[in-house]
Amino acid sequence: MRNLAIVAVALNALSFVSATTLARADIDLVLANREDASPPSEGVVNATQAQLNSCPGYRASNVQTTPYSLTADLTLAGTPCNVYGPDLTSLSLQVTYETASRIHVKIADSAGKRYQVPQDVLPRPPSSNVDAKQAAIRFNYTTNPFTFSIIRVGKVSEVLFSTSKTNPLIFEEQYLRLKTTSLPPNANIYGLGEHSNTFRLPNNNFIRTLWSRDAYSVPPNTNLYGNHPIYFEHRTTGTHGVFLLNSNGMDIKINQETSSKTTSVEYNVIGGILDLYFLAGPSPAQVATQYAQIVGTPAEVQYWALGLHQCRYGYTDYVNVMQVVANYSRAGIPLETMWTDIDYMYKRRTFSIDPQYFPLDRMRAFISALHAAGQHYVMMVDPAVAYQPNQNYPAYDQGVADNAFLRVANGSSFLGVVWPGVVVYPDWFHPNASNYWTGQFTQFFNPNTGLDIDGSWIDMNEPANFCSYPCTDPFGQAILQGLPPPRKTSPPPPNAPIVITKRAQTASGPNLLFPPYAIHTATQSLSDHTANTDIVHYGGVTEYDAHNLFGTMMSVKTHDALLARKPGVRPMVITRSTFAGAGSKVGKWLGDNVSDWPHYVNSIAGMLGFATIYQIPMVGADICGFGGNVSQNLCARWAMLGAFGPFYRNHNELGSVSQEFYRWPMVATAAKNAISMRYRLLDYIYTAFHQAHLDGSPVLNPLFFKYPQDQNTFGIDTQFFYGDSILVSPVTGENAVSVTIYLPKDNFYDFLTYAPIQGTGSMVHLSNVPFTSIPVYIRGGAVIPLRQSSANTTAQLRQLDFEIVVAPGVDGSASGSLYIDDGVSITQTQPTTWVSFSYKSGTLTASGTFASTNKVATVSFLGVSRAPKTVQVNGQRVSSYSYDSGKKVVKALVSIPLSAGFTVRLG
Ligand SMILES: *[C@@H]1O[C@H](CO)[C@@H](O)[C@H](O)[C@H]1NC(C)=O
Ligand SMILES: *[C@@H]1O[C@H](CO)[C@@H](O)[C@H](O)[C@H]1NC(C)=O
Ligand SMILES: *[C@@H]1O[C@H](CO)[C@@H](O)[C@H](O)[C@H]1NC(C)=O
Ligand SMILES: *[C@@H]1O[C@H](CO)[C@@H](O)[C@H](O)[C@H]1NC(C)=O
Ligand SMILES: *[C@@H]1O[C@H](CO)[C@@H](O)[C@H](O)[C@H]1NC(C)=O
Ligand SMILES: *[C@@H]1O[C@H](CO)[C@@H](O)[C@H](O)[C@H]1NC(C)=O
Ligand SMILES: *[C@@H]1O[C@H](CO)[C@@H](O)[C@H](O)[C@H]1NC(C)=O
Ligand SMILES: CC(=O)N[C@H]1CO[C@@H](CO)[C@@H](O)[C@@H]1O
Repeated sequence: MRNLAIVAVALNALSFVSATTLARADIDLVLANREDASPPSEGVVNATQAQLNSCPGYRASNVQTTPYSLTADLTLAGTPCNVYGPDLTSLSLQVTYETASRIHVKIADSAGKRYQVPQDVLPRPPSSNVDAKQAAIRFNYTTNPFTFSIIRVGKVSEVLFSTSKTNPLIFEEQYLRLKTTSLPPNANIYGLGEHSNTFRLPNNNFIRTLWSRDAYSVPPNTNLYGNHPIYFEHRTTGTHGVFLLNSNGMDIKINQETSSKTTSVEYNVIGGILDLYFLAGPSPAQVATQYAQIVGTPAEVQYWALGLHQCRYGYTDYVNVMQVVANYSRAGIPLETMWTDIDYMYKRRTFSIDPQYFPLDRMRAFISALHAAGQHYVMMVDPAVAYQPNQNYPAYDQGVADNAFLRVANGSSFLGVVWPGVVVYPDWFHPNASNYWTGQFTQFFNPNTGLDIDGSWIDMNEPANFCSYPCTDPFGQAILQGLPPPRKTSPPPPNAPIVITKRAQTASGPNLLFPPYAIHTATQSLSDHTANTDIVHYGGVTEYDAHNLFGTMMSVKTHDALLARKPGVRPMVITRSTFAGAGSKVGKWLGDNVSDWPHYVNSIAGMLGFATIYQIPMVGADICGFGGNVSQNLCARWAMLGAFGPFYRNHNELGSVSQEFYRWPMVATAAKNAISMRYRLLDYIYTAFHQAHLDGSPVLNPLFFKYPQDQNTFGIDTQFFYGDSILVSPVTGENAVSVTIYLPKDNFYDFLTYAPIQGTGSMVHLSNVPFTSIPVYIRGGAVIPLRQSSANTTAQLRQLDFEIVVAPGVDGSASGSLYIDDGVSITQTQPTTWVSFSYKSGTLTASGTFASTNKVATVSFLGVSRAPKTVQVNGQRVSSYSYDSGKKVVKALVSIPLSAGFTVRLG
């Protein structure tokens, strides 16, 4: 969420200046505000490529090899260039063939003292120590100067990554540079998020900056909330991945090299080490699973979490919230989960409830009623805790008692400004942080005495700060921004910490505030609008190094706190800021987008990044847009597109027009149509989540994942596969009722009519697509389990029987799977159902494990060119079937318990 007040503040500040009767205090505030606005840039150096390229590089010596590893010492190979600070003179190189498809290349200071991403934030995968001869990719190198390349071996060997003498390795105190110049011209590069650019990244003159930032309206070409230094590069010869495990701020520059006619990727990193993983693929989905082996596979989601969610900032009170739930029911739109933003808090303080507007006893009754109706409730939790000394505010008092807040050098709390005014921030590195956070959750969200939530929504965890660096007067800023000021009637004790953060830095030692290399953050400096980067966390890690981890560390603590509340139940947490690996614990929404057509279209690229590259598949954009006023047409389109995003939540900003789906009859119809498809497919996508949890298989697939040889697909990010086989091609044009889509050369079938549609590898114009429909096709080669119909809650849905849809591919065969478990438990205590379907030569076979009380009620065979003479279930003829020669569909009405394997045969 963004702070609307900031806009007003700027205007106020101007009018203060022109007023003739300025009070002294006002002048001070205006000046303070002005000072905050001037871009501090001392110490920043601006080196040219020529200067960088004249650096000496390193020489490798003492090379030691085993069949699966190589180590060497790297020594500075000439006069230090000291472009952005002192060059390190000796480094260590460690290369390990960890699996047949993964090489780990680690270049670090030889003393091993530099910061590395802590093991408990991202545990490193074990190495299987595979013989290099068995690996699909190889590490090759020269010693003087040290350069290296990663080569795909096989029939045709090709260079995937290659450093060179002309672009030497630079390893300085606060600047690391590594550049590969060997990518093909106009390389197809994906990843390096979080960004709101196209899914396939621009590849000339392009800079991706990684530095967590509260980024209202999520502008393209800027650093956003989270950080995922992984890219996939795709060629028709194969896909590979490169992951730089580093949490420091960085610019990754992508360019076309005119001299060599290649694409280059250049890392410019302001700290840490070069910890690289190369992933061989060769299929795009294999790169995804190989990346999951490093960062962890995604957490399993609760079944209900795939239902429809409703939220907004600005629900005034609990009666208002209840009316929204009631209006959804009245409109017949299946609402699964209601959410509440910071509105419920007392003066916007985290872990507090407003006794007048959201009284506890009423809220408890409301939540119980929701639960009784099979619905769910999620509430916002912000990391920043209101600075409220001596006010009997438990979240503050306990954090102080536990020493669990971030502190500046002299030991006083770091003060920022967020929703409640002046705030402090938890230090997730502190040994008491887990207990503190879990304690707050178990007390405030106690199912018996507090708010019995079903999930947690965590926001502002970059961490956000509304006060510009150096934030010399947080109290003044809180007042200026109209945020609840600290209670004036009881002033803090004489020794209360008032923090005036220092702006100057001593000449020696690293400059943690203004490093010589200035990454291209869209904020004025590293510390601007967040916690100061010179803060030292418990244990000595600086915010400079760990800034990009704050959101992920909060995510894990929140996950653990929910687990402590309800042991054994999969925690449902949706976060804004993420780092590599966050998906193994939490889901993510795409942040503060805007209700306009470009954001609607771009939400596909946003989801694809998280669901297919970063291994955080529980992802979705704010449906109908967060900021600004949505139009009926846009909300209708978005209600339908959003139904094919993994996380499906309508969310809106304070002050914007109401946009619940029931507000317009057309949007209600659009939503109902799409929810009906989504709910019938719920077990299909739940199965995809289970598969993702097992091995990292992508839950959404860009077209090129399925057609890696078809160049036309490489840049497509307005169409995608939901799961493996449901092609979604929304109308993308503003207020349009037609769309031109690409259909690869393959069999497709319309999702609603089942009629075959032949893809020919060309564009297809779909005219007359009303605002209540979205083109959805089944890809040939799939067996899709559908629930027989939609339902009002996912609990009801789980009672319904199945329809199995067989959609043969070009070769006449098809396959699919179905996973059913209790939908909530981490460890299943009852037997689960895990069925493989395969179809060939007229016979559908279901095998696997069966423990469901649901039945298969219908089997539909698509693309059947003649009426079958017989239909047999387990060898027994059945008579209740029909054939539609126009649509080429055989529909058999059956009653097959999902308690054993079965066959269905067309004769
Ligand atoms: C650095 O150089 C670029 C390109 O010459 C220029 O646009 C930029 O303003 C310079 N920045 C500083 C801080 O000198
Ligand atoms: C490996 O590097 C050496 C130079 O050190 C070079 O001669 C050789 O061709 C390289 N191998 C491959 C497969 O590129
Ligand atoms: C609920 O619907 C009623 C009847 O249409 C309407 O008057 C009311 O404003 C709606 N309230 C909310 C919160 O949607
Ligand atoms: C942890 O919190 C306890 C009080 O709850 C405190 O006594 C102890 O000093 C804290 N630990 C550290 C390392 O600050
Ligand atoms: C700690 O340092 C801050 C400036 O960073 C200052 O405002 C504050 O007064 C200091 N607190 C104490 C207790 O010295
Ligand atoms: C949205 O609509 C409301 C109510 O009509 C209006 O007050 C507000 O200014 C509009 N916002 C924008 C960004 O147009
Ligand atoms: C949802 O409930 C309404 C009654 O409130 C009912 O008319 C409707 O058929 C139900 N929808 C589904 C999909 O079951
Ligand atoms: C711009 C923006 O869109 N913000 C979020 C909202 O949804 C999509 C795109 O709109 C995401 O990619 C983005 O990060």
